[in-house]
Amino acid sequence: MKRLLLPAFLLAVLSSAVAAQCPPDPGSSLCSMGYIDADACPAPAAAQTLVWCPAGDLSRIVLRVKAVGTAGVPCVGCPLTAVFRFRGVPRLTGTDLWICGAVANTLTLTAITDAAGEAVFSFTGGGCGCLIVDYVVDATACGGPPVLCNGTDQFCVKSPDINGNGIVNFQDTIRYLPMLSAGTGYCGDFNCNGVVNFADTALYAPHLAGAHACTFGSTAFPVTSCLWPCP
Ligand SMILES: [Ca+2]
Ligand SMILES: [Ca+2]
Repeated sequence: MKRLLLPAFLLAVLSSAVAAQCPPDPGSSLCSMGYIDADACPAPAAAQTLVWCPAGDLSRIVLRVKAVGTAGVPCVGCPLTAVFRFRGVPRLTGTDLWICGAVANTLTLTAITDAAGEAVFSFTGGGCGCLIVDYVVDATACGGPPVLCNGTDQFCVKSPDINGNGIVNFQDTIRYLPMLSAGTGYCGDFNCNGVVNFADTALYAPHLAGAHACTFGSTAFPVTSCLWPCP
C-alpha cells in the first residue's frame, strides 16, 4: 500500500509546484528598470542620475520582474536569470565605469519570484558617466521562454570611486581635489547641487576612509555614445 501511496503523493507535490510556477508568459509579465535611490541628490524628474558606491551603501540599479502566466496568475517560486550587458562613456578622460560582480562587461544574476510573482535584481558599481544597460530575463528554469522580457536603459552615474576601478582610494582623491579647488565638476558633485564644496567632501570622506570596494567586477566596456546626454 505504501508503495502505491508514495508516488501518488510525489506526483501531487510535483504538479502543484509546476502549477505555482505557471510558466510565465512574455505577454503577461512585466519588467522595469530603475534604481533604489539612496544618495544625497534630489530625485530627478527625467534623467536617471544616481550616486553609487562599489560597497553598495549608496544607490543601486534595479530590474523588477513580475512573472505572470497566461491565465493572469502570478508565478510563485519561479527561478529567473537576468543577464545584463554594459556599455558606456566615462565622463573623465583616463577613467572607467565599474560593475560589481560582472565578468568582462556581462553580469548574470538569479532570483526566485516571491508570493506575488515578483523578483528584484540589483547591482552597484563605480565610475562616472553614462551607463547603458542591455538586459534579458530567462525563464526557462520554470518552463517559460528564454526571453521573458528584454530591454535597454541608460543611467547617469557618479561615485566616490571616481576613476571607476572598483575601490575608493587616493587615486580618486587625486581626481576629486581639482574639482573641489575649482568649485565645480559633475563627477565630484555628490549632492547634485551644481557646486563642489565641503558638503561634497563630507559625502566623499566616509567612502574613502572605509576604502569602499567590491572585490569582484569589471569595467563596462565597450565605450559607445550616450543614448541621451547626462546633466
Ligand atoms: Ca577608484
Ligand atoms: Ca555639491
